Amino acid sequence: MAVNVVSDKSLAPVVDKVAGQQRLDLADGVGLYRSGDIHGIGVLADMVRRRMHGRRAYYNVNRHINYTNYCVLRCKFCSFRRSHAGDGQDGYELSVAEVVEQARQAYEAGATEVHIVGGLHPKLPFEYYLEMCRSVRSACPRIHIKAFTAIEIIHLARIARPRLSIREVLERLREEGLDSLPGGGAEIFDQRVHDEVYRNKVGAEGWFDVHRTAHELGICSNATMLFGHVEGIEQRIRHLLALRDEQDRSLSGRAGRFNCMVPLPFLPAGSELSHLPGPSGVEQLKTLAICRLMLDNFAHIKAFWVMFSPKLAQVSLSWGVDDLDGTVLQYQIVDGDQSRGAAVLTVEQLRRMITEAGFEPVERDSLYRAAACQDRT
Ligand code: V47
Repeated sequence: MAVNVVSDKSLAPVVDKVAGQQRLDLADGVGLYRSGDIHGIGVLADMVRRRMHGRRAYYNVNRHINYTNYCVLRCKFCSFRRSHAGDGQDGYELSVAEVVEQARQAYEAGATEVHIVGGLHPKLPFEYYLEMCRSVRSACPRIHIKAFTAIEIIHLARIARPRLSIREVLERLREEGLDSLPGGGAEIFDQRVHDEVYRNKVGAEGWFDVHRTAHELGICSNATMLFGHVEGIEQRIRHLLALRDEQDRSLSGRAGRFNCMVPLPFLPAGSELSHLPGPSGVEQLKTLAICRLMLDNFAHIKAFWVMFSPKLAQVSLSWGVDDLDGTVLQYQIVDGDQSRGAAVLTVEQLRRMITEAGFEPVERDSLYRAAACQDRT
C-alpha cells in the first residue's frame, strides 16, 4: 500500500502495519489520536472495514427498555439516575407486566431483539429480574433478550438470597430466557478515572469477571468505552488493548465472545459533568476509526446512532463502522427528561441512511446472522 493514503507522514508505520495486517500497539494508537489527519485515519479504517465486511452495513430491529432509573450509584457522567429516597419527581420503575407489554408491542411490530437495562434499584428482589426474563420469553418466544450490564449482574449476585456467584446468576437468568449481555458499564478501565468519576461502581476487574464468565458459559456479550469526559487518549488506547486481550482469550478457548465494540461519546447535558464540552465530531469519528484499527479481533464496530446522531453515524460508515444498532424506539439513558426519551428510526429510514452513504443495508439478528431475520413468526 502506498504511504500516500495519509498526508501525515508520521503515520507511515501504521499504514505499513495495516497493509500487512499486523497488530497495532499502544504507541500506534496514541499516534493516531495525536494526528490531525482525519481523512487518512478514515481511509485506513475503511480499508480494514472493507476487508472484513465489503460494503455491507448492518442494523437490527430492536427496542431498548429501561426498567428503572432508580440507582444506588452516583456516577458523575450519568443524567439518567434518580435517588430512590426522592430527589426529584421523575423516578420510575416498571412492573414486569409493563416491561412485557413494551417487549410484546415491539415483537409484534417485527423486533428481533430487546435490550433491557436499568439502574441498580435498592429494593427490587432477584425474583423480579428472573420473572422479567421468564415473562418476556413466554410472551415473545423468538425474541433475543440482550439484558443487564455487568454492573447489574454483580448487583444481582449481591442481592440474591442466598447470595449467588456471578456464574450462578448468569445461569439462572439464562434458564429464564436471557440470550446475551450488552456492553454497558465499562466506561474507561483506569483507576484514576474510576476514582474521579464513578468511584462507587465496580471497576475493570468486576466488569471483566462478568464478561469472562459469560463467555465461558457460551453467553456472548458486547463491549463499550465511554469517551470524551476526563480521560486521556492513552487511557482510551489501554482500554481498547484490555478488551483486545480478553477477546483473544475468549476466541481461543471459550464458547462465547464479544460480538461488537460500542464506543459511546459522552453527552454532558444533565450530568454532574455538564460543564465539559463532550467530544467533538472529529474526535467521535477518530475514536470509531481507531476502534476499528486497534480491535482486529472484534468483528463489528457499532455507532449507536442515538448517541452519535443519525447524521454522524451515517458518515461514520466510511470511518470503520459497520453497524448502526437498530430502530431503538425510546431511549432514556442519556436524557434526564423522560418526556423527551423517544428515539426511533423506521427500517426505511435506517436503510436509506445506509444506502445514501454508499453501503448495502443488511438486517442482522443479535448474533450478526443475516438470514435468521427473514423468519420471525
Ligand atoms: O453504561 C451513561 C453510558 C451506557 C452517559 O451493547 C452515557 O449493544 C454518554 O451501554 N453520555 C449504556 N454515555 C448504553 C450502552 C449501550 C448502548 C447501545 C448499545 C449497546 C450494546 C450498549 O451508556 C452506560 C454508560 O456507559 N452513558 N451516561 C452519558 N451522559
